[in-house]
Order: sequence, then structure tokens, then C-alpha cells
Amino acid sequence: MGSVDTPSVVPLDKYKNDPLLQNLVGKFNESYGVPPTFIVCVPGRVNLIGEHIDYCGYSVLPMALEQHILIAGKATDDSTINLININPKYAPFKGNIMSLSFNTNDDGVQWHNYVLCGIKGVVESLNEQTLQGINLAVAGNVLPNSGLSSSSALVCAAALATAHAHKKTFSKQELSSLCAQSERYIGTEGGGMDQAIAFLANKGCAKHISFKPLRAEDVEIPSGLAILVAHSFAELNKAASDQFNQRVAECRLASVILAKKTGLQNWKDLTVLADVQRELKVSLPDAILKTAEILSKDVFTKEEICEILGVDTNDLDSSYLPVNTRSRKSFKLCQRATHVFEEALRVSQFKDICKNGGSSKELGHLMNLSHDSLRDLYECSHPQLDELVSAARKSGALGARLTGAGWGGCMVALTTEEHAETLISSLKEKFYSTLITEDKRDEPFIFQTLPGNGAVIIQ
Ligand code: ADP
Ligand code: NG1
Ligand code: MG
Repeated sequence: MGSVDTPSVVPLDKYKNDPLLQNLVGKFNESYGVPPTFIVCVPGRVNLIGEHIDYCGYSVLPMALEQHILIAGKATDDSTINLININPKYAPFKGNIMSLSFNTNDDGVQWHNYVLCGIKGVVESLNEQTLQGINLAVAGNVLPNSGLSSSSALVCAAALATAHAHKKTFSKQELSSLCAQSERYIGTEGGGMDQAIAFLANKGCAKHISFKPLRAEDVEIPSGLAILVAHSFAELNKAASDQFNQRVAECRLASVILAKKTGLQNWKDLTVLADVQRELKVSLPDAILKTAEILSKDVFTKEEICEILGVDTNDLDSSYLPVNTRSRKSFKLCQRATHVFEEALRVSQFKDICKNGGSSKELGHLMNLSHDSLRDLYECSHPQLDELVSAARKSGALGARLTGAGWGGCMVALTTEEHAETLISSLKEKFYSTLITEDKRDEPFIFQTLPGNGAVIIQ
């Protein structure tokens, strides 16, 4: 058996000039009266292509960012979790490690719940009668609520900090799966892309991530190309809205209806579109044709869906619908499933071009098609994000698309190294000039980025 791949431990010395880490250590000392015994560092990510298909069982192609979440920690003598954030907008929290509960207030989901997701995931997996608490301090520079996966960086950092504080080692694969599961405590029923890239990323390469079993294959961005990330200045906290789960529900319903109408015996359990495609033994282009043929309506009412499946509303709710989507009256199934199958095809074409050589124009074209599909079929873009994408294309980007869940947040654009600076200047002039207020001037709202490393423990 080969050795188990666990997050690397790197010496603190390497970070002595990192201002965010120095600030974090200072605040930890100030709050707890002692220095932390370790710090964990987990990156955000940008997804190059493959949006809203991880929870449908299809592969995705993200890369880690240099921006990250840091958590400093030290085990305590009792079972208390103390949590502070160096940013005063995030309020401190105190709880018991053996009885963590999630709560929301009128403003939506409180930030500490993401930390609790990671802690709870590890606590459940350790399955001990009692555990020591931990003093924790958080710092981060991943733009939040923007599709760069600040949420998962926080969840994964909390899980890694909890495991390390209890001297337990998990493989990167175990941590990825455990965190994908435990982030769902927040209420959104996402896939595993964000947690997988957080742990499995390697500097210099994007990753083609497949699920069941979880695998991450290196994909090199062809030389001479540059990746640009830019914020649309529209934000959405996914857990504070039912939009994300509505798409999850629509994909599940499309999946079971396709399975039932094509005569698959086990249709009730076929809630994942990739599983239906596999059971039907059809190619992605054929799955797209079948979708158009079988799900040929624009909108399905809940009653119509119950009738097709031969179930009552209670059954439909409990078997297929996330809690916050149960009051929805109508669902778009054909559009969502078509996006998923077509996007899965685009990921595979994008990977092949990167691996076997091909035109960079074609890579850009695939990204453009991805955005257009997310805007028109998946309806998860935002007018301001569409405007930014369009400005990037007009300014000579090879391709541009929304990245992450959408409904605002960031765009990822592909350009050449030569053209990157010109593209940034052009977007500042064409898109940002009227949007940038004094308070936003220093924010890194547009930046060029290279594939970064996965999670590490700093000691
Ligand atoms: P994203 O696309 O960034 O993952 P989500 O809507 O999934 O956006 O989650 C973002 C949430 O994560 C924020 O609203 C906040 O609660 C939490 N978060 C992100 N970064 C930080 C941070 N540095 N400190 C505290 N909480 C953070
Ligand atoms: P963001 O935008 O980072 O919250 C979400 C999901 C991913 C994936 C993308 C869309 C979580 C934790 N993340 O990402 O799994 O479905 O949207 O491709 O649910
Ligand atoms: Mg998120």
C-alpha cells in the first residue's frame, strides 16, 4: 500500500513576512494571553469550467488561489470552543465542542456557523465521549460571498485545525469528503468541488476533479495564457437564499423523471444526473437529446411532477426537496438538465485541449458557452456580472464566464500573458470607473492569478 497523503506541515519561519499571519498571531496572543501552537492555511479557489455540475456527479476543473483563510489554534483544558476573528465585523463566539448547534438570525447565516461545520465534521468522525476544546482565531483574504469559495476555505480550515489540535491525522481525501458532507450543515446541498480543491491542489496546476471515487488529476494551463479574476460588485451569501438549493432540487427532479420515463427500474434512487446517464448507457450528446424529448416543457408545476412520479406532495418533499425549497410551486427541469449535460461535455473538451494541445481560442470559446448557458439555462448570473463578462470579451479576453455559484460574485477570464495588463486597465476604465467608491479602492477586486497550493499546517 502507498503512503497516505496528508496535509503538509511547513515551518512558521517561511511566513515571517506575511502581514496577515503576523496580525493573526498578534490578535491570538492579545485575546488568549498565549501564542497559538499551530496555524492552518486553506486556499480559496477559482473554477475554470464546470459550474453547478459537481452535485450532479460530473467532473469540474478548478484551481486554488493564493488568497486563503488562516486559523490559529491551541487546545484548551476544558471542552470550550472560543472563536475570534481579526476582522471586527465578524463577532466572537463561544460554545461547547461536544454540543455544537447551528443558528441563524435576522441577517441570515452567522459566520461562526461555517467554523462549526468543520469542527462538527471532525468531532463526529472521531466519535469520542469527550474532547478538549480549542481557542481559535481566524483571518482571511478570500473575497467573501463572491464565488471564490471563502465558505469552504473556512469550513476546511476549521476541520483541519480541529483534527490537528487533537493530534489526529486524516488523509487529504478523507478531509475533502468529510468537509463536503459537513458544510451541508449550513443548509446548502452543494457538491464536493470546493473542499476537494482546498485539500488536493498543487502549486502550478489546475485540477480535473472527479467524484465517486474522488480523484484529482493535474491539468496544466497551456503556456503563455493568463487567468484573471474580477469582481462584479454584486454579492450573494448562498446559505441566506433558496436559489442554490432550488437548482439542486430541479436537477434531482429532472433526474428521477428522466429515469422513470426511460423505464429504469430503480428510478426512485436515481437522483443524480450522472447516474441516470450511466444507467442508460448513453453518451452526453444523447442524454441532451433525451432531455429535450422527455422534459419538453418550460415549467413543471409541483402537482405535475407528483403526477408523473406517482407520489404525493409529502413524499416528493421528503424524498427529493431540500427543506427551504418545499414551498416552491414550479420547477424548470429541461433547461437545468440541458445545462448540466452540456457543461459536463465542455469540461471534458477543456481538459482534452489543455492535455493534448489545441487552440487557446477554443478554450475561451468553451468558457463563453459556459457563461451563456449559466445565464440563460441555469439563470444564476446577475446583470452586473453579465456586463463585466461582456466588457472582458469586448476588451479582447479569449473567454470569460461567471465562476462559483453565481447570482453575482466573480468572473474568471482567460487571456494571454501579454494582454493581461491591458485587459485589467481596460476593465478598470470600462466597467469599474463608475462603480468604485473610495471604500473599495484598495480591495483586490481584479487580479491575475496562478494555480496555488492546497491546505497546509504551519508550525
Ligand atoms: P463563497 O462564494 O465566498 O463561498 P458563500 O455564500 O458560500 O460564499 O459563503 C460566504 C460566507 O463565508 C460569508 O458570508 C461569511 O459568513 C463566511 N466567511 C468568508 N470569509 C470569511 C472570513 N474571512 N471570516 C469570517 N467569515 C468568513
Ligand atoms: P460557492 O460559490 O463557492 O459557494 C458552490 C458550491 C459548489 C458548486 C458551485 C457551483 C458549496 C460549498 N459550494 O460554490 O459545490 O456547486 O457552487 O459550481 O456548496
Ligand atoms: Mg461557498
